[in-house]
Amino acid sequence: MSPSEIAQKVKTHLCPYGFEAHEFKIGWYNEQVGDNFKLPYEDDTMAILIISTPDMFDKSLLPYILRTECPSTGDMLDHCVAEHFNNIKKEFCDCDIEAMHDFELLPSRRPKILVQTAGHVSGAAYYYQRKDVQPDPWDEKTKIFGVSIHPKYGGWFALRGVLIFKNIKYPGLLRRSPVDIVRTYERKKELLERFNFHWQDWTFRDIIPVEQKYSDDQKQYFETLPKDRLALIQEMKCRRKCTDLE
Ligand code: B12
Repeated sequence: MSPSEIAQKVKTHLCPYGFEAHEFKIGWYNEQVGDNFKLPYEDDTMAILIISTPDMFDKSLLPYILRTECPSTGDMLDHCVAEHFNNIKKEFCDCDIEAMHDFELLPSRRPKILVQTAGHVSGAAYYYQRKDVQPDPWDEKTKIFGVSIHPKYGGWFALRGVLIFKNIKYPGLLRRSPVDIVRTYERKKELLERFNFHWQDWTFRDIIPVEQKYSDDQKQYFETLPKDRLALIQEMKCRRKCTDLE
């Protein structure tokens, strides 16, 4: 199978579950990040960034929680995404795949993969950083974290991880630039301020008009403490059944 066929097959597998897959070359990632974050693979090695769209909650997470014995440790969403990554590994058992999740840390406590940078170099979502807002309007002591914005979903998505196909080289892959959809200085400044100083109110996610966003159920799920989430899901299931019967 050619690299493009592999990438297409990964997309076909994951799309029905509310995920998107965006291929990139390790070299594109390594040329952006500092030495501490570089990945030890050749430049032409194929990697695929996986993001979850607003559909993932209904198409993947809810069914997963309802059919699995609840894992006693860890987050159910992380387990659900890990199951999808493992399925891909099984499907492509001839390929040597390393899966890196957004939440994984190196022994040095640094993240294994910077998913926002991967999102930018794969063309999936523009990564807005402090250096994109010039002249810099903030006090130099203030830490300003960057945020990625998807052209269709704004901030209503998450970057879940990267699959590295260690033995697949894809020299011919064409680079797609991410869409710079938050165009003006004022909007970029506004975006970084919402993300850094008001992220709990969710408004950074609406910095552009979006095609789809998280449902009220999904928002409620993420706002609920992990220990109370199972009860919430049971209640949602019950409520949905009742609505179906009406
Ligand atoms: C640690 C972490 C935190 C920490 C610290 C935040 C931070 N950004 O450092 C804390 C706990 C505070 C945090 C909080 C939140 N987080 Co957080 N967090 C992370 C995590 C795990 C790692 C980020 C990190 O440490 N980066 C290290 C620094 C050094 O990276 P960097 O600043 O990008 O620097 C690199 C780039 O600049 C690059 N670079 C240099 N030049 C150039 C040029 C270009 C063009 C490019 C592309 C790159 C590039 O090189 C640098 C490294 O050398 C990521 C997931 C992940 N694995 O990436 C999620 C992540 C950033 N968090 C996320 C979110 C949503 C949040 C919260 C809103 C809470 C939540 N989960 O709902 C809050 C809000 C943040 C806030 N206002 O405080 C999302 C952001 C989604 C998005 N749309 O961008 C992520 C991506 C998780 C995800 N799965 O989607 N988070």
